[in-house]
Amino acid sequence: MDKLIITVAITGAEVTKEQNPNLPVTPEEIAEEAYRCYLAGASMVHLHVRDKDGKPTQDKEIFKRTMELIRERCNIIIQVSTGGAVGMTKEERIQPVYLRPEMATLTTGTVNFGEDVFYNPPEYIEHFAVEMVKMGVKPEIEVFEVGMIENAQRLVKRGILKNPLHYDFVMGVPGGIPGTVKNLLHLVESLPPNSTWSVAGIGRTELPLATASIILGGHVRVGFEDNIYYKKGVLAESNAQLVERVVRIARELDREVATPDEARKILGLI
Ligand code: KMH
Ligand code: ZN
Repeated sequence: MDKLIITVAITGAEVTKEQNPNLPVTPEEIAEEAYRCYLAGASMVHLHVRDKDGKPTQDKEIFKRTMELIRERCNIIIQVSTGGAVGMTKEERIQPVYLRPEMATLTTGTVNFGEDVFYNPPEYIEHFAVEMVKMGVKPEIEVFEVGMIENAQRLVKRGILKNPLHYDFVMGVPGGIPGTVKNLLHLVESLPPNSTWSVAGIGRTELPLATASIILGGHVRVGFEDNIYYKKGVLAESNAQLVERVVRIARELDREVATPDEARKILGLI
């Protein structure tokens, strides 16, 4: 098995400081948290940013500042979000890709998202994929439903993307695929050969799905974007605390944890 890539999704677009006061929102807070997660064993950060009022934004300048602050501190892989927040236009969402981060997310289908709709029609998907290729940015295919794997493969058949792709299964979103191990197995079995994959379990599904992924040879995403609790009724103190727990479980299961450069090799970034 490859070494384990731990991605940390430290801020997201939906969580507020009211829900967890430890949520990092300013560029400085986000960079410090990314650094603490790197020290704890994360090799990739999934990045969202907020404006001065703490609202989600895809503002290129705020992304730029945050990325600079992270890079001053460590060599963690930076993966920007093109999902942003529900309701954002495709022009807003694509902005951070033009900063040429190493990776960016690419959700290959529309999905209900709680009471909202996370809108990803074919036109958006193609536009994001084409721009990522132009900028030399590797996509991480965000899969909220099994059909999204096939949608990504359609981009490969049309010559826009190349296999092997890296996938992230976002499981347990109300409106998307439920976060069960049975569903995880189905997703993994639906992948083309040589794909790499990770799991982001939402809420209480984070820990069991992370553990299953470590056993199955996948990779893991944790963080406040997906889950603000350490355990039932107990808020997490930091994103690093969630990373540290994954590292402990991986060690117990005899799976080594990848450094950022080892993760780059596994993902074909270098
Ligand atoms: N905030 C969600 C609507 C991504 O980062 O690419 C979308 C999201 C996915 O977070
Ligand atoms: Zn995200």
